[in-house]
Amino acid sequence: MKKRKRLSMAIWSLLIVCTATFISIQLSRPSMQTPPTVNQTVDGITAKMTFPAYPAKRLQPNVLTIELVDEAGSPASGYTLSGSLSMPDMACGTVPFTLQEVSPGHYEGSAMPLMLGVWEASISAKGSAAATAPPLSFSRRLDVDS
Ligand SMILES: [Cu+2]
Repeated sequence: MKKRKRLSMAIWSLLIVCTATFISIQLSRPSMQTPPTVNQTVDGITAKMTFPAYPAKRLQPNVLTIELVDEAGSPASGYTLSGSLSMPDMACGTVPFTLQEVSPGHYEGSAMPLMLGVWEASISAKGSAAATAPPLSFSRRLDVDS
């Protein structure tokens, strides 16, 4: 009787230890913070920013596509886009990259993060019509996992 009780106690404590270990492993894993596609609207222009292969990889070119649409939902073409990657709260520098318009309102480039973690992509979009207007500033976070 006593022996059986001790055995079940041992099984229970083993179960608890296993569960606690499992939970701590889950918590210590770098969690996915940002989805592959992020939409952002600045001054009526919406940027749909997508990393087709996601999470991003460090020290490799990662394709970033940006679809720009205006308030009417039409492609916003003729913008000159430039981008840069940086790590929030870290001093590992910025990595500039270029984007080209591959079809009306559809821009594409590739960015190379230097290390694992959460990066921020900043995109500057300068319209062709308003030469004196300041460029639109978009940004999104991205996860780099390997
Ligand atoms: Cu860093």
